[in-house]
Amino acid sequence: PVSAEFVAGLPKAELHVHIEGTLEPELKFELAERNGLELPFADVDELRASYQFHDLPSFLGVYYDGMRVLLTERDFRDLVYAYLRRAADQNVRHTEIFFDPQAHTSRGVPFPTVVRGLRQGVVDAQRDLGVHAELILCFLRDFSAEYAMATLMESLPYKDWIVGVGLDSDEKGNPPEKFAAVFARARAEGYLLTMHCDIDQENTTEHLRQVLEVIGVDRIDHGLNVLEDDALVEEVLRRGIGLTACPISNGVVTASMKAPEIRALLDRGVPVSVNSDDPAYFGGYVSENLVALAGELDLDEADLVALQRNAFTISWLAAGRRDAFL
Ligand code: ES4
Ligand code: ZN
Repeated sequence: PVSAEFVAGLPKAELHVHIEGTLEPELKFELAERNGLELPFADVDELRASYQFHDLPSFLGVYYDGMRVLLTERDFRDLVYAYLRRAADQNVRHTEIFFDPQAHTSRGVPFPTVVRGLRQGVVDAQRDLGVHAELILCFLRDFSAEYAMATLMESLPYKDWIVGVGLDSDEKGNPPEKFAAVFARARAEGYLLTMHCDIDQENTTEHLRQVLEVIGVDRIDHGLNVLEDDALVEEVLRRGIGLTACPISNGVVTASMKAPEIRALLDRGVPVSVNSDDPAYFGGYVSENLVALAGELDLDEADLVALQRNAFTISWLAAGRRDAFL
C-alpha cells in the first residue's frame, strides 16, 4: 500500500472539479451573512448534516440550492481562492475548474459577474500560492440547447479566460446530441470540448458513442463504461482521449467507487485520472480520493505516479507547459 504522506507530496493535476461543488459550509455561512441572506440552518454542523443524497437528482437539488449565497464578483473570487488554497495545500500544481454559469444567470446573476469574479480568484491564487488554474464553462444539460447557445455567445468576450466547454447536470433524457450545434460552434470559436458521460446513467454506451462520433470531444468526464464495449475502448485509445474519474463522488451517488473499472482502464492503457468532482459535498479533495482508491485497489507508489502522469498528459495545458510537469 501507499502512505498518505506519499500522496500528499506527489505533484498533482486536477481536471474534474465543479467550483460550486467546492463551496464549504463555513464559506456558505460567511457569504450568506455578507449578502444579508438567512440560511435555514442553525450552524455549519446542521448544514453539513443536511447533505444527504442517494442519487444524482437528490444531490443536484442540494447543490443548486447552496449556490443562492453566490451573488457578487467578490463572492465568486473568494470561492475560487478558497478552493485553490486547499488544492495548493495538497500540492495540486494545475487544475481545470468547471463552472456552471447558467446556475447563476438563471437566478439573475449576470454572466460577467460570474466570470470576472472567478478569473480574479484564479489570478490572485496564482500570484499568492503559485497554483495554476484554467476555467471550463459547463452548460447545464437539463436546460435547452437555445439557452446553452446564448450562454456560449455571452462567453465570447471572455474567451481568453476560458480554456474549453463541458456539459453537466442531469443526464437522463439529455443526450450529447441535444447540444451538437452548441459544441460545433464552441469548437469553431477555439474552445476545447469535454462532456460528462456518467457510468450508471441511462443509455451511457449510446451517449459515449455520440460524445465520440457526433460531438468529437477532446476528453470525457467519468466515461468509465467505455469498458462495456471494446469498440469504445479502441476508439478512446486511438484518439488518445482521457477520462476523468471521481471515485468518492461515484461512491456517494452510486454506492461504488468504481475502483475495478479504474483498474481495468489502467490495465488497458486508457489514460484515466483521479479527481474530486464536488469535494465540499462528497467529503474528499483530490488527495483523499487518491488514498481511498489506493486502499481499494492496493495501489503502489508507481501506480500513483502513473495516475498523475495521466492527469498532466490529458490536461489542457499547452504542450510546452505540460512537458515541464512530465
Ligand atoms: C455534478 Cl456529480 C455531478 N453530476 C453531474 N453534474 C454535476 N454538476 C456538479 N456535480
Ligand atoms: Zn462532474
